[in-house]
Amino acid sequence: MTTDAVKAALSRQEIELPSWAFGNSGTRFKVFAQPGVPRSPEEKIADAAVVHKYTGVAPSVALHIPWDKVDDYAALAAYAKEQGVRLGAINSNVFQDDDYKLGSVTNPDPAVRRKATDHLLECVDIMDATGSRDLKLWFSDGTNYPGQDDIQDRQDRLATALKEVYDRLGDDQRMLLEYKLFEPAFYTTDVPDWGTSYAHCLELGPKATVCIDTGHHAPGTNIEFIVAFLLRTKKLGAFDFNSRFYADDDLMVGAADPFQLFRIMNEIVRGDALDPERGIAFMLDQCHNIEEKIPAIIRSVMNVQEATAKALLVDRDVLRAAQQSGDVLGANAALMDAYNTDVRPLLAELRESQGMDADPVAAYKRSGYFEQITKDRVGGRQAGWGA
Ligand code: AOS
Ligand code: ZN
Ligand code: ZN
Repeated sequence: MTTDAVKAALSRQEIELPSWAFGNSGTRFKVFAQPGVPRSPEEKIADAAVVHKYTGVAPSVALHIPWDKVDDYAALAAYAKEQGVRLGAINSNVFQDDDYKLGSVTNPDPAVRRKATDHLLECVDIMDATGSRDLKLWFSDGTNYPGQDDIQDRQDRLATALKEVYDRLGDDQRMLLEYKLFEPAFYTTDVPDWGTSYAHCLELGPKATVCIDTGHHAPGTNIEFIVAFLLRTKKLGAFDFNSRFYADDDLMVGAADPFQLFRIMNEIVRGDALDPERGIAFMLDQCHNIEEKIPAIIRSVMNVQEATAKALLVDRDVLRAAQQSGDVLGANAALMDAYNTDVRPLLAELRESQGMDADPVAAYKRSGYFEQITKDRVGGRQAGWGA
């Protein structure tokens, strides 16, 4: 691919930001409050718009219901538009109520299942108002002890709820089913892996696709293989990008393992799935517990851009020729040459050609935005308030 073609592809790239990454966050041990943190969904959207302003590739914000609950979602969408961004995926929340102790849509109690399914349906109503395309479903459902509940019945209950929500989707709406190996359930999880998600999505139909959260696998899992498989079967709908050293750490994407991120983006480029028109949502799902949030999110967007630029630089002709002639080392070298290229100058040039600063973090720091929000926003809230 020529440098111009690489730049053109990068300029069309879109990365979605999670509203909750702008709120205070922490672990079960401590939530650290930071100055200038948003007090409302509008302020989270304003911060996301700042990230888009300095990177040019983050034009949408994912909402979390009820953390981003407002009276008028159409007005919130209009506010986002005024700020220069749009509302993206609607993330449901069926994990924070006492009622969900034994599960939400897989709970043995039909009344709890009804309540959980109604929340998911309400999220589709919200999508109608915001114009969002995607409903993102993550279920904390599972069990802690062998024998606690019937594993097969729970799969049936899950399928029933998913079908009801699927049938409620409009023509242009989709369902993204996220999986997670464990936590908060420690024995069984009802959607623990991509295979389970894939099987349910297949049963549901074309509007249901898998969401890969990069922090939700067993250590050593080959995530790019999952990407390749799901691309081939047209069942890859989205990513929740973040990085992990141990479990679901939700650290900045590309921080723990930039080579893994490159390998993932290499499959995306190989499958010609980067362009937003291909319908794959590249979202961040991160928490910035100890670092300053807006620059961390800018850094994360840049990490995805850098991995993407390297993937675009892979010489596909050389790679394919080496693969087909059995040249193992030559094929590996074609990937490594691209991975080892310093793409920062290319991205700096691209930003400047688009009228942006070559260094988004420095531009943000100079802008005075942080000083302004620190002064204006007293009493910033925790990411999961109101839930
Ligand atoms: C939970 O572990 C999942 O990653 C969810 O995608 C997401 O983090 C959650 O819905 C936001 O609280
Ligand atoms: Zn996630
Ligand atoms: Zn997670």
